[in-house]
Amino acid sequence: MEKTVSSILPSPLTFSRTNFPERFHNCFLKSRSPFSLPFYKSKLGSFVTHLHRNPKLKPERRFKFFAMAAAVASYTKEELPPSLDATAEPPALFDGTTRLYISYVCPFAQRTWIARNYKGLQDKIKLVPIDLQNRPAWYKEKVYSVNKVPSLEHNNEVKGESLDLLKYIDEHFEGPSLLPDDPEKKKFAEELLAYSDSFNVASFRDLPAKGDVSEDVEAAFNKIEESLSKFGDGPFFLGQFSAVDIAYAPFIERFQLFLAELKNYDITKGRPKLALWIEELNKINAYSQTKRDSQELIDSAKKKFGIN
Ligand SMILES: N[C@@H](CCC(=O)N[C@@H](CS)C(=O)NCC(=O)O)C(=O)O
Repeated sequence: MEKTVSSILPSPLTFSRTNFPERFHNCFLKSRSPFSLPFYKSKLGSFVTHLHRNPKLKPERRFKFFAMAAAVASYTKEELPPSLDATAEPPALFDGTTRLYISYVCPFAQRTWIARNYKGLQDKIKLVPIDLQNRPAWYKEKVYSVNKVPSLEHNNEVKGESLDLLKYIDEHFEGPSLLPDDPEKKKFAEELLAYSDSFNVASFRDLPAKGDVSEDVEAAFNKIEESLSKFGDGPFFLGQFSAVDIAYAPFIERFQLFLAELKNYDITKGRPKLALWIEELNKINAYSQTKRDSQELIDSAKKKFGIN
């Protein structure tokens, strides 16, 4: 990564829910800015100098510069570390570094990786990719006895479970909030997060079976279409992008590919809200940077389900 949010910002100016107004977040991070990325990139150095030279800059102006810097950082492609296999030495565990253990192909891990990116935590949470097929023994022995990814090493503790980690990362780190304050949206978020496991089971269960998609799969995607129609203030589940989109994105991405390949089924046909959701999701860098090659995902699913 060339630059990260924290490395280009002078402390104590930090990126928190309270000091980063939504409007700047929406304007810049969601790429609705009137200027192009090259413009911001070309201005990056002068943004930082300007902030340093003008300690008395009005808060609104500081936010504006900060939002621009965050936009640049979120557009900058991170250089991904190689996966650690059975021959790799463990990292220096519990040395104060926050580590997110993932596998590049795991959809559960992808959820937490998107959240980390979206909150601009690339230099606060270090990615540690694990090769699950040839896993290092120290991962189970010293890091996470459950032996699954994702897990997060933070404050001398290791926690797991992707949906819990989405909330943990949101609550314990700076960056734009992943859940809205609106009680109705919050309630709907909980319902959708709770439903995500059943949705995944319904869609995965059907894959190895011969023939067309089952009624259960049709119903599961119809429920998604209906859920996407609930709030009109944006194309996402809660209107604006949130933890709910993060929870579903890695799975819907895979089901779209697998169902097209294995069942010749287009999940977006007759589902305009879902089609728009996928289109808008792909514009979010925090997500698109976590996507793997489609063929790699299809091949690994075929292998997993024993499909030729
Ligand atoms: N419920 C867990 C599921 C995590 C999970 O199943 N991860 C898979 C990879 S996609 C894993 O680590 N599998 C290793 C194993 O089962 O041995 C979560 O949401 O984090």
